[in-house]
Amino acid sequence: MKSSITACPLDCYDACGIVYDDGKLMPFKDGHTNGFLCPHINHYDKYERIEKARYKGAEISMDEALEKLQEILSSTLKSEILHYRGSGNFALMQEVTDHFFAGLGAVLTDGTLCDGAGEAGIIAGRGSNKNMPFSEIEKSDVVIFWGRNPHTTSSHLLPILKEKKVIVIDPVKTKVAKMADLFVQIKPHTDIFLALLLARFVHINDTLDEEFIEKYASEFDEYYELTQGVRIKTTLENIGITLGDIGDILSMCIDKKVAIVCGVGIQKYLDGADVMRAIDAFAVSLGMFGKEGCGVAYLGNSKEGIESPFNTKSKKVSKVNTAFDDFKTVFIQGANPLGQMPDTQRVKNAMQRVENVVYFGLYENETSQIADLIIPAKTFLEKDDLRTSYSHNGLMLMNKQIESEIGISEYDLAKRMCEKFAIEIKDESEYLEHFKNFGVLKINGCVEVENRDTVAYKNGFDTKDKEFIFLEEFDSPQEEKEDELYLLTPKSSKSLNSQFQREQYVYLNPSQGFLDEEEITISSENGSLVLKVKNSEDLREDSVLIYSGTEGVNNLTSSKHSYEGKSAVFQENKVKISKK
Ligand SMILES: Nc1nc2c(c(=O)[nH]1)N[C@H]1C(S)=C(S)[C@@H](COP(=O)(O)OP(=O)(O)OC[C@H]3O[C@@H](n4cnc5c(=O)[nH]c(N)nc54)[C@H](O)[C@@H]3O)O[C@H]1N2
Ligand SMILES: Nc1nc2c(c(=O)[nH]1)N[C@H]1C(S)=C(S)[C@@H](COP(=O)(O)OP(=O)(O)OC[C@H]3O[C@@H](n4cnc5c(=O)[nH]c(N)nc54)[C@H](O)[C@@H]3O)O[C@H]1N2
Ligand code: SF4
Ligand SMILES: [Mo]
Repeated sequence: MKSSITACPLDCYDACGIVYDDGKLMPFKDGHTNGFLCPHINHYDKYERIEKARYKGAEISMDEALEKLQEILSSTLKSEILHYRGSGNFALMQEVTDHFFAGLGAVLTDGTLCDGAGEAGIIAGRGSNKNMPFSEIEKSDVVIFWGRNPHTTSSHLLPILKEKKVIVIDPVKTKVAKMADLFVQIKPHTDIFLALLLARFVHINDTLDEEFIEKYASEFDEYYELTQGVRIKTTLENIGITLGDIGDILSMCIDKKVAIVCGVGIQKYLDGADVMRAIDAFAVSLGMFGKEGCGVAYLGNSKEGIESPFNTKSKKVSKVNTAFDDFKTVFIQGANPLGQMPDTQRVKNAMQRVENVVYFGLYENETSQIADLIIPAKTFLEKDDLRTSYSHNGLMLMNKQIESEIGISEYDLAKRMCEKFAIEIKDESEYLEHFKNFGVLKINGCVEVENRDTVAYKNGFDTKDKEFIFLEEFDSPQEEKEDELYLLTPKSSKSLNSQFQREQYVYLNPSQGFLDEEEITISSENGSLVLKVKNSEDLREDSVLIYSGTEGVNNLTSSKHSYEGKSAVFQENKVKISKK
C-alpha cells in the first residue's frame, strides 16, 4: 500500500509532518507537529499554479519546453549559464539540478538572502553552528524570543510555552510580545548594545557562571572590558530600554534553564554577525551552553550530518548581488529574485540584458512575468522527496501522493538534461535511499538525522581549545537623521516570502500622521515605492514595517553584503516617507 506520509516542503522552522488522507492534508498527531498545520498548508490547494509551459508568451507542451531548454543550453557558452536556485521548496532532492548544471560546467550561486550573517557570528564564537532543537527548548524554564516572531514563523513552538516565562525583545509588539511576561520594545538595530550590557551586568551583579567561564570562556575579562565601552545611561535612553528592564531580564534568567530563541530579525544588517555573537556571549556569561534546556536557538544547518550525493563543484557567484547580465542564460528554480533579492531596480536592469531567462516554479510572480521560457514544477504531493529542518533534527519522508499531468519534477528535468548532455546521473531511488540512510529511528517513533547532537557543546565549543571566542570590537551606534526611519521587513502570516497571499500595505505608527488607506511614498537611497497605509500602535515611532513578499519592498533595500557571512542586509537602509 502507498504510504500516506509526507511533510510540508516550505522554508519554515517547523518542517511539519503531514498525512495525506483522501485528498486532505492532515497534521501528524505526534511529535512537534502536535496535531496542527498552518494557513499556508491548510489552503495549499487554493493557490493557482502555473499549469502550462510557455515560450515567449505562447503555450507549449512540456516536451517542447524541454527541447527548448536543451537548445538554449547547447547554444550558450557553459561559463555564461547561471543556475539560480531559491528555497521555494526546502526538500533535499531539489539540489539534483545543481548536479546537472555543475556537471555541465555552468555557474551556481553561494551567499544567502536569509540567515548567513547570524550564522557567521555563531561560527566565529562557537566554531560551528549547532542548533538548539525544539525538543530542548521544550525543557527550558524561560524562553527569550529575540528578533523572532513565533506566531508567524514557528507556530509549533507556541504549545510548549505554557508553563514557561517568556521574554520578547523586538521593535514590534508582536502577538508573542502581547502575551509575554516581559516585552522590551527595542529600537531596531541596537540589539548588540543590549547584549553587551546584559553580559556586563551579569558580571557586575556577580552572577557569572564562574565554573563554565573558567573552563570554556576564559577570555571573558577582556570581553567585560569591551562591554565597558558602552555608555550605560545614553545607550539605554537611545535604545529605548531602562535599567529596570535589564534587571528584570536578569532576575528572570538567573539559576533557570534559559533558551534564547533568535530569528533572522536581528541580523539583516551589515554587522549582523556581531549582533548574534554578542547574544551568544550573554548566554556564555550565564553558562547556558552544553546543558539540557539551555542554549541559543537560531537557524541551524538543515543539512548537518547529511552528505550530498550530488556533484555541486562549480564556479559560484553571490545570490545577494548576482550580476545576471554576465550571463546569457539564467535558469531560475524555486525562487523569485525579482521580488525577493535586494535592490530590485538593479536586478531588473541586469535581468533585462539576459538573452534567455528560464523560470522553473509553481506560481506566477515578478520573475515569471519577465521569463522567456517557463517550466511548471510539480508540487510536493506529486514527487518523492525527503526533508530536514533548521530547527529540529527530524528527517522526514515526503512520499509522492498524487499522479498529475502538470509539471515536471526536479529529478526528471535533471535526468533528461543529464542524458542529453552525457552527464552521469543515478536512479532517483538511489538518491532517495542515500538520504534515507542518514536517518535513525528514535524511541518516540520519529526518524531523526543520525549524529546530530540534541544538547550541543556538552564538552566545550568547536573551537581549537574548546573555548568561546568573544567579539573584540563593535560598530558604534549609527548617526540618526530626524526624517529617517528604520525599515523593518519581517515575515507575514499570509505568505511564505512571495508565495501565497502577498501583503500590500506599509505599516506605520499613527504618530506619523497618515490616514489608513492613504497612499504614501517610501524611499531610500536605492529606490522608492508607493503603498497604502495601515496604522498600528504595535510599531515604534521610528520604524516603518513592510512585510517580506510585499511587491516592491526590495526597491528600498541595498545589495551590499553583510561584513561576515555573505548575507543580504534587508534592513540596513533607512527610509523616508512622504505623501504620494
Ligand atoms: N508565515 C511565514 N513563515 C515563514 C516565512 C514567511 O515568509 N512567512 N519565511 C520563512 C523564512 S525564509 C525564514 S528565514 C524564517 C524567518 O523567521 P523569523 O526569524 O521569525 O524572521 P522575521 O519575521 O524576519 O523577523 C522576526 C522578528 O524580528 C523582528 N526584528 C526586526 N528587526 C529587528 C531588530 O533590529 N532587532 C530585534 N530584536 N528584532 C527585530 C521583527 O519585528 C520580527 O518580529 O521564517 C520562515 N517562516
Ligand atoms: N525585503 C525582504 N526580502 C527578503 C526577505 C526579507 O525578510 N525581507 N527574506 C529573505 C529570505 S529569508 C529568503 S529565504 C528569501 C526567499 O526568497 P525566494 O527563495 O525567492 O522564495 P519565494 O519568494 O518564496 O519564491 C519561491 C518560488 O519557488 C517556487 N516553488 C515552490 N515550490 C517549488 C517546487 O517544488 N519546485 C520548483 N521548481 N519551484 C517551486 C514558487 O513558484 C515560488 O514562487 O527572500 C529574501 N528576501
Ligand atoms: S508551520 Fe511551517 S512547516 Fe508547518 S505546515 Fe506551516 S509552513 Fe509548513
Ligand atoms: Mo529565509
